[in-house]
Amino acid sequence: MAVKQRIQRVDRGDEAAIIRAIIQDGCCVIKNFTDVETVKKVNAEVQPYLDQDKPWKGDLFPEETRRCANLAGRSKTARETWLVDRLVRTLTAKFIDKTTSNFYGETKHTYTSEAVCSVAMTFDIGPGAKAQRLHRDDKNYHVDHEDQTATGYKVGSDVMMAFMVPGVQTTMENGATLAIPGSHVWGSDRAPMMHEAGAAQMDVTDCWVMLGGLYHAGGANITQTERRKVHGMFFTRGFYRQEENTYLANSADEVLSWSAEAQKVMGFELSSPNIGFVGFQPPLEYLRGAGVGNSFGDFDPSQER
Ligand SMILES: O=C(O)CCC(=O)C(=O)O
Ligand SMILES: [Fe+2]
Repeated sequence: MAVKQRIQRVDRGDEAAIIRAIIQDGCCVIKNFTDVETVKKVNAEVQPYLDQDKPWKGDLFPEETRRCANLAGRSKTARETWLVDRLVRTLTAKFIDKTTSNFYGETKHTYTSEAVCSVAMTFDIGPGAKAQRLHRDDKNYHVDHEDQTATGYKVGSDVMMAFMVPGVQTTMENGATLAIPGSHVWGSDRAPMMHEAGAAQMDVTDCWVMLGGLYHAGGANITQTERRKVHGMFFTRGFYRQEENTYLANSADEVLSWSAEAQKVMGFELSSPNIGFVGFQPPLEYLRGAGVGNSFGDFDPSQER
């Protein structure tokens, strides 16, 4: 399949066309997703956290980028407006929910696990930032991608889906998200090339939607003064978590009194890469109240060199 750099733009009223674009390209820009007032409110709610954030040391983000993690907890407007948006739910139900049937004795039972928000975060890319490396967000969930270029995309083969709402107009210059439309059907052994990517430039009130298997990256910010703010909400399957929720059943002091092996097997370390962080720290460091100095760092060693 030829790489298409053109990113489709579809009005939020045309759900069938949005679904078609996601099946074809793995992504699209949704026009008229939200309104200016809501975007302004979310921008204001996250700004104190962006101001407090520290530069990143490592390869995950350029050091000029600031983030607001825990967007759902910190922005009431993002949580109660976008996270629960009816169109978002329609799309996560279509692409991420999972339904299977099993026998209990001789009776067939059918269950649907509904998508949950895996991470929600604002990305504020500052002047001088380099582009991120092209990546698939679902690397964190260890997806083995089969090559679907010949067969076409099979709905249900992704375990993640992202929605990114710009806080400002995003441009080629200020770091609009880069993406390779159609790369959601590539097999795991195909490397993405920057020249294959296009920029998902957006107006305020748009929303970028992409599957977890789509190659993309935060763009470079070559402006002198503009900050590129985008509010991201990333969904995954509802069962990608432990069956018993011991995070709520045990206090921090109890967990800190356990052996290192027990803490690890109970999920208080990260699953590589990146799964389970809190405040950009592994859970145990967070529980211990360990200081992070002036910067945050990669969770996993870089394999670039
Ligand atoms: O900032 C962006 O446009 C994308 C960020 C991203 O892809 C990531 O951090 O995984
Ligand atoms: Fe990403």
